[in-house]
Amino acid sequence: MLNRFSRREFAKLFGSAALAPTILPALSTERALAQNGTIAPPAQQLFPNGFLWGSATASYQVEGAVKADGRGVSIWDTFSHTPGKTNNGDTGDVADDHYHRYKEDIQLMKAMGLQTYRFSVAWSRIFPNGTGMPNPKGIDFYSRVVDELLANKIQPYCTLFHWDLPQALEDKGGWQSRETSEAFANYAGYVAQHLSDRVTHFMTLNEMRSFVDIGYRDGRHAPGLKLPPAKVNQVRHHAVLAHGLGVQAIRAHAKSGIKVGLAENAEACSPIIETPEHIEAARKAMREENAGYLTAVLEGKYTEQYLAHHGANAPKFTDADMKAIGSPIDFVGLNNYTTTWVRADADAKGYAIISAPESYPHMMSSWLRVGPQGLYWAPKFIAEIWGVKEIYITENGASSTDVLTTDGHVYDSDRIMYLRSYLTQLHRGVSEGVPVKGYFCWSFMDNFEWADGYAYRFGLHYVDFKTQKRTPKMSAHFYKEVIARNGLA
Ligand code: GBH
Repeated sequence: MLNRFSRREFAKLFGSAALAPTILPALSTERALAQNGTIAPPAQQLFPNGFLWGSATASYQVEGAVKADGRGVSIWDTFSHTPGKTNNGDTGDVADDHYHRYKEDIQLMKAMGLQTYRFSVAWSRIFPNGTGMPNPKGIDFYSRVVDELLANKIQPYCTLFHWDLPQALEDKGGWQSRETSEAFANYAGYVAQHLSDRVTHFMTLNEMRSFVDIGYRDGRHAPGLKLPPAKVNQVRHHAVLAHGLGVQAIRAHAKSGIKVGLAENAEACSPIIETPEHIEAARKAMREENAGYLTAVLEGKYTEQYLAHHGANAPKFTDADMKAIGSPIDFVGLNNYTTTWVRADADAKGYAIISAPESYPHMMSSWLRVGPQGLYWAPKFIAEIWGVKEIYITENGASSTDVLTTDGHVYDSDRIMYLRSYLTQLHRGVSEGVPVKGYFCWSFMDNFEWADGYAYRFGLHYVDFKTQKRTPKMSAHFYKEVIARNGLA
């Protein structure tokens, strides 16, 4: 806070101006304001040149048009149409109607200065039955989106799977069957073949941890199953296997020079106190708590602790599976919303996870506990433990009880506070050399928030779902400033 005080105010508060920093950022800010009418950030808050600023969405959450142009049914169509599964019975039938309004949306992206946009492809638009004959109108839609983005100087980042599995595959066992992993690779290769002349970055799966644990173990997301541990572990194995086979298929079918990664919501472990013992504990936790997903992908093996912990319920796998799972990737995408606080512990693991007290602050979604330090520690640990050299924050954002005023504003001060504090931690890492190359805010606009329906808004743009009118929230103005100055605003 010191940089907010003038020397005189400093002296008043602290009894002397002697300790006040000689060049006060607050004064230089005022000078900059006077000079060019805009507030420049203190130099230390700038990101490196070329840092990419983006925003993200996912097919089922924004597209709507679920019957258009030969799209097949996905498990989210089925699930959301099953009574009692989503808040208010909401479905993605119309969502943001982005399928028809993508040009208008891309103009809004351009208006806020977005440099990159992460979207996902709906598998059932490409292969309505999951496998078999591709539907040319499906790939055509994404091809037009990519062209429109490029025409507006926005780099497309493409996710192959953001949870909308073709229902036809679920009917044959879905992720319980390894055939789904193979079908995914086939589909990923096809999309890469058609888009890689214009898309440079592909992500295989979005958040394996979420769709496996919540969809197949807890039953709160599609397909709504509550499988026993051994089966959940096998589903998890098929997810990482799909990622690995997908990486291979993308490389085999894409133009050379493209980059492949994934977008995982790894547990972002942070030390509760930044002392060597707690930092060491958090580093161990980072590896073990992600053993079923990111660790398996980056090491091509399950940790001993993971296999021992699951015992007879551990997944069944072959060496060839593990080799595929560990296929080299070019970057790691991290979706980050919360942090997992870790402390050192005397037990065999050497660490303990601290469960949140009831008073812990959260955003509108009760799971969304505020923990900006995860954006510092998670990428740092990933770079240190596995030598990863290219990391993106593929999602970060917050739900808020946004209210549109009668004169058309949304003053989402809580979202701005959230974003600013997370970006401050990200900046801390980047300025120490943690190789985060870009950041995608979730989400570009309010959308279908899965089981929570439309009531939980994550957008930088407010969407009136009756009229489809988009309104930039105050946070969109904030983010636009961040992008324009390549630093915190
Ligand atoms: C991401 O998930 C998703 O990638 C994105 O699609 C989503 O819109 C966004 O975040 C915001 O949620 O109902 O108690 O079981 C973030 C991780 C996993 C957090 C699912 C919420 C459900 C909590 N999410 N989880 S609960």
